[in-house]
Amino acid sequence: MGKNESIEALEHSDGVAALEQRLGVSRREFLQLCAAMATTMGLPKGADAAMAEAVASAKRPSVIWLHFQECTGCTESLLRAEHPTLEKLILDVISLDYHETLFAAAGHQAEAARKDAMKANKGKYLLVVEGAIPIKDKGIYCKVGGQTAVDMVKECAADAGAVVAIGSCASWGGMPSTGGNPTGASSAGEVLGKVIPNIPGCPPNPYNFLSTVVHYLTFGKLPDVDQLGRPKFAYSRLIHDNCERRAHFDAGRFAMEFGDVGHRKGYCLYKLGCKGPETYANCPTILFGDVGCASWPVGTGHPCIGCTEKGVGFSKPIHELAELKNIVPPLSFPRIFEDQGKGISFGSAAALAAIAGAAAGGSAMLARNLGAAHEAENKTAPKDKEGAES
Ligand code: FSX
Ligand code: SF4
Ligand code: F3S
Repeated sequence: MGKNESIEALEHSDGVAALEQRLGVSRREFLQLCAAMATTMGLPKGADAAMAEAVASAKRPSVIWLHFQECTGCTESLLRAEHPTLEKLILDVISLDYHETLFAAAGHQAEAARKDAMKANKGKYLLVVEGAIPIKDKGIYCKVGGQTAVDMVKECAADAGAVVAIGSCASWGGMPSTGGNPTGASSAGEVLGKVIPNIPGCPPNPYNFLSTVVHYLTFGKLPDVDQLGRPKFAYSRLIHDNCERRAHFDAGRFAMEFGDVGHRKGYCLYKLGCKGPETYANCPTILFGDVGCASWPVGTGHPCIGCTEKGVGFSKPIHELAELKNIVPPLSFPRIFEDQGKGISFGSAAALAAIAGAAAGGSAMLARNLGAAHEAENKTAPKDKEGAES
């Protein structure tokens, strides 16, 4: 922990003033970002100041960034962030000593720079792996400088202070591992034979990466992770639980097809295949690209495809209904004009299910009552093409 307990006290410190010059960001903007990162990671009081001091001190960890089977979207999302401070901050916080996309050097020169950085920072450098690693047929499907990806990742990890997998490809195989996985595309953790911190997403959110790196820089260790290696601060909640459309899900208001009235009204995208109910990530709360509210897939009207989740993203058909992890919804909902006394509200059915103490029993009861409600509705209701409730 740094010597300053309060982040406000840092506003006039020399280190933060120098950083203002270096990055071209206002001190306040920088300190706000540190406070936001500390809060997002659920760190205790004073951690924001410690993080700000660590970044401002310019003691930058050496980073070696490897690219294998992927689209380079992870790197692009860091660099093409709408807000200029983000990529500046990332590149200032770390000393990027080897990165195939951003390097001016090429060929033997680039490989020599990697070896030099590994030697000079032995045991201390941060290894970032982007992209899956093909292991089939002795790894021949991906080679850099004549070395297979498998050998390169093992060689670089041997002397690293820490290894982080960025993106779904490096975290669990991602897109290259789908469709029968012809190259044996595997995660960095699988190749190294251990759980390593993973920042999945295709692409992942740059803030989650930045927060992870700043944590490493400040506290000398990576943040707490779940059993899949994902930092808990970013991947412990279902998207569904923080989604701005959740009230529509609970009320049974769904978009049934792209462009219909429900879709235009911002109803829930579950019936279009939204995988938010089975995907753990902080997309709805942290958003993308610093462009303001709704800048995440569901916010823009597209169902979540579960890109952070192994076995969901690029595996399940896009329009297949998501598995509901925390509640079992009915297949249909009562309309508001059902015969009095014949229907049952979702809320009261849920309460009954809770009293019965069994979700399965509850949903069976719900289905039975909803069946009765729809029978009543069919007798009395005019066909309403506008309503997206079903
Ligand atoms: Fe692409 Fe990265 Fe997707 Fe993969 O992100 S955005 S294919 S997760 O490894 O470059
Ligand atoms: Fe949001 Fe998707 Fe859940 Fe609907 S199903 S509330 S759109 S996350
Ligand atoms: Fe990916 Fe779904 Fe977030 S598609 S970016 S996990 S909303």
